[in-house]
Amino acid sequence: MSKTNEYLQRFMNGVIKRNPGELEFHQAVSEVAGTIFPYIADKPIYHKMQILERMAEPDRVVMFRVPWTDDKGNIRNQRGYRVQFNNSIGPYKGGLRFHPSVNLSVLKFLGFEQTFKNSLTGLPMGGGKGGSDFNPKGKSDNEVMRFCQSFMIELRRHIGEDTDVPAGDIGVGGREIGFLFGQYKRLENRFVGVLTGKGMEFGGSKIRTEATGYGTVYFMDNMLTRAGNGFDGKTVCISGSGNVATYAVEKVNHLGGKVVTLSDSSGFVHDPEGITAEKLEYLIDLKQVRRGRIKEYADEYNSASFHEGRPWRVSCEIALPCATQNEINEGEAKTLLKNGCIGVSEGANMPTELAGIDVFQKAGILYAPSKAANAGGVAVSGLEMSQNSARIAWKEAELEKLLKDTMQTIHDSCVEYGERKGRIDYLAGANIAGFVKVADAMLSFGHT
Ligand code: NDP
Ligand code: 2IT
Repeated sequence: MSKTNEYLQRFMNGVIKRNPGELEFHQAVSEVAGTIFPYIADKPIYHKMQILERMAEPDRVVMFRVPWTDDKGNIRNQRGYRVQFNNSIGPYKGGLRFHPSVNLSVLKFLGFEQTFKNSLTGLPMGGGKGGSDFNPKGKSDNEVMRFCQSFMIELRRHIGEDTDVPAGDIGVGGREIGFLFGQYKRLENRFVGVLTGKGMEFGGSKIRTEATGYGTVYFMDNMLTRAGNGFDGKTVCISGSGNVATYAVEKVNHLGGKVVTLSDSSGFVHDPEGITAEKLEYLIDLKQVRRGRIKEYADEYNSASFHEGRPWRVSCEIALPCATQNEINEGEAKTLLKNGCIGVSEGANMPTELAGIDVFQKAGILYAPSKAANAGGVAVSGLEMSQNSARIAWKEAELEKLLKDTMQTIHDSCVEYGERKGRIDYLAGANIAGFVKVADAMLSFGHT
């Protein structure tokens, strides 16, 4: 075994031992470490100062009880979390996820990833993530409000506009951010940019809602353009039908591609004629207003059919996973390749299992890892923070340009750090470019 592999193995053994059973967290750290150890092989200072070891340990984890009362008067109990992962380059920043699958492993993987992603944006933001195992599905608006208010009663002690600035993620959209912000403001008697993804009436930023989906498509477009190709006429499979998936469809349509699938946790719809702007309006009403199931899309449009499972068996040239973690396994990655897929840009966080990534990397297709591809959302969150601090609001066109430029800059950083014998390894590029800034800040701080 080479020295580098030996160090890597020893490092991962330590991570697994210190974080027993946290499989998603092990997976996220292992994906990063596999590219960082070769990079630091000839840079002993990072070893001596134990930088990656320290980066794989959250600054702190807060866990708390969230009691709330449902519409029938029953007292319910949920667990709330905030993982403050790393604030070396700015205040902790990252979303809140409300989903029954939320546990410490999931939030630690997300907080760890967020640290690298936020560094890639070039903005001064550290990494954090939080949330709860609360399931907003099927709950009334009043139940969601009572839950959010109870959650904020504890969370407010740990956050602040210069300390930690949460935002949305799965199960946390505009409605939840409104309830959370209203409660923070009331408890603290301060109107500050303590959350992002806010409504436009109370300090939200233009383009924030669209930013993650748009950014994921821009990243794919940047890779295609560099390879002498483009979106025009391409068939695209997208998973999910929430915030990220919706605006990914919109941007693919703008660029001349055709989206043929969308999904939710019950299955996927296949529409070979493409999800046009008009159909997307129907989808937005279905998912965001009526909070219905994706199957209804297939009931509405004759061109579409509903299927159980995930959409990756449908032929496409471009795949944009935009639902959740580990939604493309090794077999599905092989099926995508067999059916002609040439590019994957990850809108969701860690949607591809390690074995699936290996399939894409070995085939040499354009593969953009989530920490680069979906950084547009948090980048515009960073711009929302700036606007709130300065008490100003930028125009939509300015923000759209800033988002587009940021995605190009992230792409170019990945190229700079990921060039390997003429081929671009976007995975290594994203990890190393994200690592360097945080690591060098930590070196400056000494033993902290
Ligand atoms: P939403 O809650 O708006 O939508 C989530 C979508 O994914 C829904 O269609 C949901 O289906 C589906 N989904 C969620 N969990 C599962 C599951 N376990 N199995 C199958 N489908 C599932 O979330 P977002 O669109 O905001 O987030 C999607 C992904 O993008 C997440 O990985 C998130 O971390 C990531 N992301 C989000 C950003 C943002 O700005 N919002 C920024 C960067 C990354 P159903 O309705 O049935 O639950
Ligand atoms: O995963 C992510 O980058 C997000 N959910 C957005 C975080 C943010 O602070 O906007």
